[in-house]
Amino acid sequence: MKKRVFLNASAAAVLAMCSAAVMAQDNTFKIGLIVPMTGQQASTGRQIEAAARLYMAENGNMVAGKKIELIVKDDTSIPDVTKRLAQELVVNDKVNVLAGFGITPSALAVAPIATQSKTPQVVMAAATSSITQASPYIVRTSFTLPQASVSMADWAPKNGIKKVVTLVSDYGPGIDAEKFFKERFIFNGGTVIDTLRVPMRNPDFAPFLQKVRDANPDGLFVFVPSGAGAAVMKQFLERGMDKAGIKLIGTGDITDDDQLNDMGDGALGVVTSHHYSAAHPSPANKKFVDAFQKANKGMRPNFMAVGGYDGMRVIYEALKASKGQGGGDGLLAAMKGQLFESPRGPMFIDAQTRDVVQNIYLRKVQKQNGQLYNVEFDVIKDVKDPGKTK
Ligand code: VNL
Repeated sequence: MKKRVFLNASAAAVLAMCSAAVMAQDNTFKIGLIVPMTGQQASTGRQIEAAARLYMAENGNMVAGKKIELIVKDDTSIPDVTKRLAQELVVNDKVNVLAGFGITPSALAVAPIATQSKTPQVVMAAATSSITQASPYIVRTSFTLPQASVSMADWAPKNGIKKVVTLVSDYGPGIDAEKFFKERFIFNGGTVIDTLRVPMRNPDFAPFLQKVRDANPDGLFVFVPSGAGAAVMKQFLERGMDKAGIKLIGTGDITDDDQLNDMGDGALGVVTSHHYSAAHPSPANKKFVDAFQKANKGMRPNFMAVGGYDGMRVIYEALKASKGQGGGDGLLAAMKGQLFESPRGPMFIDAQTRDVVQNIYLRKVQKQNGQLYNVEFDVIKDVKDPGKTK
C-alpha cells in the first residue's frame, strides 16, 4: 500500500515535471540574434550582443508571461552562413524573431526566409535603403545611408567645402551614400570631382587616397562600414592630407565611437552626420552609456549598440502589446508605428515603410574629459529615409 502510494506520487511528479517542461517550451519566446562576432565586422557583433544583454538585464526576461531566450550566432559576415543560420533558427529552434544583421548582404540573404516563415526580421545594423523592401517582415532600428548622407551634403557647401571627392565601400550602403550625397551636394551648388569605390573586403585605401591627394579637393566625403574607419583616418593623416587643406567629412561610420578615442588628436575637428553619438547630451543616453560601460569593462557603446538596444525594445514592446498572441503577424503589427525615446533621441518606426525615422545630428570630433567624442552641434529633426521616396 505504502509502495503504491509512493509510485503514484512519483508518477504524478514525473507528469508534473513533463507538463512543466512543455509549459516552459510554450512559454519561451526565442530571439535568434545573428551577428558577426569574428572577422572584419567583429566589433559590430560585440557591440550589438552587449547592448541586447544590457536591455534584458534592465528589463527582465519575462514579458507577457513568456520567458525571453536570446540565441546568439556568429555569421562571420558571410551571407551564405547568415542564411543557413537563419534557416536553422527558424526550423530547429523555432525562434519567434530573427534579429541582428551586421552587413547588408547578410540582411538581404535572410529576407526570403523571414517572408516564407512569417518571422519578423529586426535589422539592427545594416543600412542600405532598400533592405526594408526585401521582405514585408523586416523592421529596421539602425539607420539608412541616404538618411545620414543628405544632411552632410547640406552642411558642407555652407561651410566652405564646395569641391569634393567621394570615397565609399563598393557595396549597398557605400553606393547609397555616394548617390545621395552627390545628388544633394550638386543640387546645393557643389562640385563632385571624382567618385571612388574601394572593395568592401580587405580594402587597401592607399592608392585611393593618393588619387584624392592629387585631385586636391576642398573635402573628402567617406563612407566605410563600422570597424574600418580607423584605417582610413590613419592613412589620411599619414599622407598629410589634413595639412594639405583637405577636409575629411562623412557619415558617422568613420568616427565610430568604438574606435574614435584611439584615433588620436589628428581626428580632432572632423565633422560627420549621423543618428547616434555616445556624447548625445540627454539623461536617457547618459544612463545608457554608463550602464553599458559598467557592464562591459568600460567599452563605449557605438551606433551599432544603440541599434541593438532599441531593436530589443521594439521586440519587447511588440510582445507586450500583442500579449504573445497572433504569431509573427501579430508581432509585426505591434512593431509598426512604435514611437519612443532612444538613447539617440526620439525615434519612430514608420508603419508604412517599417523603417526608422529619427534625428540626424551634425557632430564635430572634440575632447571631453580628455577623450575624443563626436560632439553634436546641429540637428535635422525626424528625418525619413530619402531612399523611400524614389
Ligand atoms: C552597413 C552599413 C554596415 C553601415 C556597417 O558596418 C555600417 C551595411 C558594419 O549595411 O552593410 O557602418
